[in-house]
Amino acid sequence: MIMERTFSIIKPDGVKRNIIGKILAKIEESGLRVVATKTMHMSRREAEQFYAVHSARPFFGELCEYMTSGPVVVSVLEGKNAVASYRELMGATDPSKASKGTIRAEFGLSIGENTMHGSDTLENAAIEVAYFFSGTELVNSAK
Ligand code: YYY
Ligand code: MG
Repeated sequence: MIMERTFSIIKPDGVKRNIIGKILAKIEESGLRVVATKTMHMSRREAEQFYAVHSARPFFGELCEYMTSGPVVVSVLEGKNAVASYRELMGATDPSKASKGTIRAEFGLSIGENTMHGSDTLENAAIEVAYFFSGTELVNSAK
C-alpha cells in the first residue's frame, strides 16, 4: 500500500464555530490518520507566502485577510492516497457546489469561508508540511 502525507488547515470559520473535533472526527472516519496537529495564528506574511500561487488573483487580498482573521488548525494527515482522498473528503472549493457528505458541503459558509484547505498534489503537500512543521513534530503512524 502506498502511504502518502497531505497537509490540512481548518480555517478561521471552523475554529471560530468550535467544530475542530467534528472535522477531525470526519477525517479519522475516512481512514486518514492525524500524524501532527497544532493551533496557530498565521501572520500576514505567512498567509501571503502560503498562498503565493494565487497572488495575481483578484481574491488574494481578501483570502490573506481572512486566513489571518483568527486561529487555524494545521495538520498532517497520512493514509493511502491521502492527497486525493482528502481532496475528495473536503469537496469542491465552493461549498454550494460540493458533493453531499463532504466537509465543505456540511460546514462551508461561502467560497471564501470554506472551512478547509487540503494540498492539491503530493509535491505541494511536501512543501506545505515542511512550511508549518519541523521534522521532530512528525510521528510515525501506528500501522
Ligand atoms: O484548493 P482549493 O482551496 O479548493 O481552491 P483554490 O482554487 O486553490 O483557492 C484557494 C482558496 O482561495 C479557496 O479555498 C478559497 C479562496 N478562493 C476565493 O475566495 N474565491 C475564489 N473564486 C477562489 C478561491
Ligand atoms: Mg488549492
